[in-house]
Amino acid sequence: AAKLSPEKLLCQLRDRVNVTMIRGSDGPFDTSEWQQYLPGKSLNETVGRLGRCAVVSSAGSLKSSHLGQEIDSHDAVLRFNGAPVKGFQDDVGQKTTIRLVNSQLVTVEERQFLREALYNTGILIVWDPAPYHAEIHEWYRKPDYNFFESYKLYRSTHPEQPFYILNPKMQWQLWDILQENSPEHIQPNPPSSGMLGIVIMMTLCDEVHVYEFLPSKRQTDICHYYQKFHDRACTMGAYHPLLFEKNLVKHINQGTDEDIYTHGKVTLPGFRNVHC
Ligand code: NCC
Repeated sequence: AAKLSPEKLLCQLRDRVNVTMIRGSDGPFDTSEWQQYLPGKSLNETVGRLGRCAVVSSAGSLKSSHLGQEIDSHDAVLRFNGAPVKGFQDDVGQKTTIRLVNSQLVTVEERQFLREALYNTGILIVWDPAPYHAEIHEWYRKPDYNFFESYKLYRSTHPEQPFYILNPKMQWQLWDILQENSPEHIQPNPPSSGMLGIVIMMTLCDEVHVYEFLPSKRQTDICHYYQKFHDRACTMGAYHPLLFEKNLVKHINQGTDEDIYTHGKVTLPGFRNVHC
């Protein structure tokens, strides 16, 4: 595969990855039942125009980073799955504008998801690994995790909190670009929540800082900053093509290698600021 220049790659991401949330007008969600559950406003309308944004990976290398203040200085902060802020403010900050969760968490960890206060802050977005380039109807009949009932339950108990379902087309549009720019065949599984969150923020913000997706000098086999559990696959990937995601993000980084080494920090332009 021919490696594109960083500028061309940014253009490909901007033009080929269509970041949208499921709306009540999208079949098969165009029923009166679904109208009660899906948010009326678009994600864009809900967040408004965002300037500087931070994406905080859940990596163990955030531990003892003291990045909290820097992270909170952003206009908006995106976090993943069950990553907590309480007790970890000094390293990861306390602001949560958007939380991107996978459908496994919403389904399998349903009890915690419905109960834990951690999920009640900010805007929620759930995504599900859909079959490769499946039509929405096909995916709806056979989602990877059947999270729809838990979604409805959560919406009924927290009707004021915006909660979106990511249009599953996006993950494979992104995967295609990852594959085209990788020297070998990559696993046919969707990108990680981390990579999806980075691209979501690039559509909403003028500038995006990503923390500890590319590991700093604090790199560790500890999976998450909030747990004691060790697993190299968390950083390198197993199911998700994480290594290829990281190579791509490294390629389009506009910050310095020093920033990566000391802060695990990558700087990316928002798509509004990408001129093709
Ligand atoms: O671990 P997870 O990811 O929630 O992490 C969120 C994102 O942070 C980046 N990350 C994480 C750890 C690490 N050492 N390095 C990293 O770069 C990755 O980009 C990751 O996507 C997921 O992507 O949704 C994932 O979710 C977990 C798990 O389902 C949730 O935490 C909910 O409990 C998956 N783990 C398992 O299924 C056991 C993980 O594979 C992917």
